[in-house]
Amino acid sequence: MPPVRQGTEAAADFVVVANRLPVHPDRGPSGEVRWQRSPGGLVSALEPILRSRRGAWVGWPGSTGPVGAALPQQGIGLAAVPLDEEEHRDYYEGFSNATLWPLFHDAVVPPVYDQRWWHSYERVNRRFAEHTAARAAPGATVWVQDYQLMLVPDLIRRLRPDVRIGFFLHIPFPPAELLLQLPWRTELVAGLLGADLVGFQLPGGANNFLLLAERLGCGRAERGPAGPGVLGTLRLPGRTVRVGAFPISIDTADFETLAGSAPVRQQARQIRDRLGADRRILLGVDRLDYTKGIDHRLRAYEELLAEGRVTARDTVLVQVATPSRERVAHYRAERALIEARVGRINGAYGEIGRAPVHYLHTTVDRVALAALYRAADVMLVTPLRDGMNLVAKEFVAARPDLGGALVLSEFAGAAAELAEARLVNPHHLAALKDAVAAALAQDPAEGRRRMAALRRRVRERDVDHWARSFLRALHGVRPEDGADPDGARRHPVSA
Ligand code: ADQ
Repeated sequence: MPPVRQGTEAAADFVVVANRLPVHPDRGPSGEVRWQRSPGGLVSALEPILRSRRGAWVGWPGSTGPVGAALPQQGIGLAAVPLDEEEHRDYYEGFSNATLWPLFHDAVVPPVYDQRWWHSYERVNRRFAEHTAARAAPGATVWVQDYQLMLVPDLIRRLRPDVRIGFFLHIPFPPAELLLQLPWRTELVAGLLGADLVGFQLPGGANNFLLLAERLGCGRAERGPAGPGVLGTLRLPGRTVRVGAFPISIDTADFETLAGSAPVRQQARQIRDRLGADRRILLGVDRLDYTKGIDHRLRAYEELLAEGRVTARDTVLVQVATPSRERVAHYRAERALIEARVGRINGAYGEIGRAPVHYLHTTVDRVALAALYRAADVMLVTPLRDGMNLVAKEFVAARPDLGGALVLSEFAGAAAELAEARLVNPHHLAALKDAVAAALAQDPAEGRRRMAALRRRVRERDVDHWARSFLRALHGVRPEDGADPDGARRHPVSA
């Protein structure tokens, strides 16, 4: 399928390539397609550069088949990459979400290796690369995002050797011992090595990648800083690929403003009143994903109730779980597991008007999300493995009152920055129970001290900082050079 240009046709100096476009189709009253903006830190961080740099975003619009309605143009060129039903099943639900996702998250469920899915992944990655090559101006900067598009950097380089290519992985990069399971491991690494800079959330991921690439004979690794965030390089015949760590974050100022707004404060009060002013609120907010440790935290709460360390009279756990990847078998199984446990807990420990668990299988809007964060006494972020986890950072940004305690898994990337949280191994049930109990019993002065330290970190390192650091490293700018030659100087990501 040749690239079909949609929207602004102009060649772009800065191209973001991601599985999804930053808009999604919605149906109007008479069935017409209306494009809605998709919220998210990535969009808000990149939008200023996209606007000021003749930017374009290449991605899938979110529904299969031909792109029905013209895409909106808001100063950013949107280029839609179409997927048919079969590709959505094999490339997206299959290879991306039933092969790569579990494999890259410590194989917490067994990854499926299917040749047909792999071929679909290759084909769709090629299509993304063709659309990008058609859109990029001579010498453009191209920034490819995430695990769905790991072959794209090399495919673009073959089509357009003149462009500068960055790649950022939002999920963890596992140790070689795990990744070597993948039948197409060499192809995947070769795909990434088409980039000039390969970025990971944490130094651990960058090191795992350096080791694996060397072990597969793809290049010679040299460790040691080579610019901010850059931890090493891979020497290939004729070129060098830089490898680094760039922890992603949120639009902190924006989230703080939202959390301090009158509607959020009012909704937070309503939530507390409705749940019972005398009860402490425990909160979980996640995509419903088996990596997020939702069942582990429910189990900890169940045991605390069973042991009488907490009761439904003095506590309530609110779990908001966004429906996610519901056609993938392991996701359906996880949902059934969680819902059965919620039912058991409420059946065993509830009273009329006092259910210990309030479970919402839905997406909530930003006001409701911020209100939940503000109402919570204890935030439970307990993934078994997570690239970063933005919920932890959003919770911190939402607490200018310095209230609330954060229980955070050691296996979330965010734990590397948020050391003043109550860090815990979610596999260690007794430790998880103790961490929850300690957070509930926290001395308020101690809580404020911890929260103030967490807030400083989330303020200093917001999503602008992340985007700017990555783009500086991509352009090989050292701190002593001041502004970077392409991104931050000509077109600041933020002031
Ligand atoms: P995710 O696995 O989706 O992201 P996370 O970082 O927590 O995980 O981001 C989830 C986002 O969705 C947050 O902004 C959160 O507010 C929102 N969200 C979750 N549940 C919601 C609900 N019920 N209603 C409304 N909003 C909800 C992947 C990686 C992460 C990495 C990010 C960014 O898995 O590790 O942090 O990308 O790189």
